[in-house]
Amino acid sequence: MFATQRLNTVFQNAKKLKIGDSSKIIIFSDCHRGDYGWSDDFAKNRNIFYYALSFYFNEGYTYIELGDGDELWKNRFFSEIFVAHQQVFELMSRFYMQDRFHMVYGNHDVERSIPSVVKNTLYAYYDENIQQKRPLFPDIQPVGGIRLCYTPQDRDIFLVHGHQGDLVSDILWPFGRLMVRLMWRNLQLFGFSDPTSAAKNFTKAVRVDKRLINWSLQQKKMIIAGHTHRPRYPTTAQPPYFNTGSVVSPHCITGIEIRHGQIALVRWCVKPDFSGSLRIVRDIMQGPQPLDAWGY
Ligand SMILES: [Mn+2]
Repeated sequence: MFATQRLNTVFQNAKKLKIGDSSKIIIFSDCHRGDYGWSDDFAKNRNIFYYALSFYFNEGYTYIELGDGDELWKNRFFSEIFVAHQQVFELMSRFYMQDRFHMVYGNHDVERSIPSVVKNTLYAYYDENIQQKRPLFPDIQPVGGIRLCYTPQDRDIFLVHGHQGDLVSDILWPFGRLMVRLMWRNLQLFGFSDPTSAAKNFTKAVRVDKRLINWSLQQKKMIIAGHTHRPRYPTTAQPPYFNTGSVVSPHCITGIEIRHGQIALVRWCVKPDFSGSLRIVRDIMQGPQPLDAWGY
């Protein structure tokens, strides 16, 4: 099957990261950071995201962004996204400078597979205050996938955005990007949603889930993806396909934590406390369960 072949290729070329029992990883996907305009789906959750990421920074986590971090289909220039969310990028840069940040590209930021684009947009930024260039993610190499090697059990976990094998997202992406820029970006204002998007089309999301489950079954490996914007945490009787969900759903962001050899699905939301003050709180939605609970 085509999707399986595409996923196999990404797996074979994936960046290997060794983790052990003391490792702490947070995985978020589909931030879709935009220009802070009306079509920026990230804007409304920015405070939650910034607060959550600060927590993970202080707690010593490594941050893996699993694709579609920036919305480069709706927005032509990364520089405009950077200016709109500079504080967030500065925090991500602090992770990177400590070798604690890894970027996987998805379909909406697939041009990050092109080294010259990455060099021109991500290595450095222009600081208006001091009228000078400052390093952002110097020499960063965004990748299509990551192979987390959990060394105590010699176990591989495949991290991938999940659009592989999808015709418009994976192969015809210049067309998909054009349609979003010309049409769906503007129609979103009137309540229409893009039918080619797995995030907005339930049938498509189910198809994406199926492909990823198939890969997990065939390769006998754990797989963690994003792309569908639907969080998933399998029971131990199901194949180990996990989905982080997204950072753009209303009021909440979801992500996957791997800590001390255990995996959990978490949610950060704004909730009122007993006095009526709004607070950002972290809930565990599923888990934690040891990584070997699924057999492979
Ligand atoms: Mn996507």
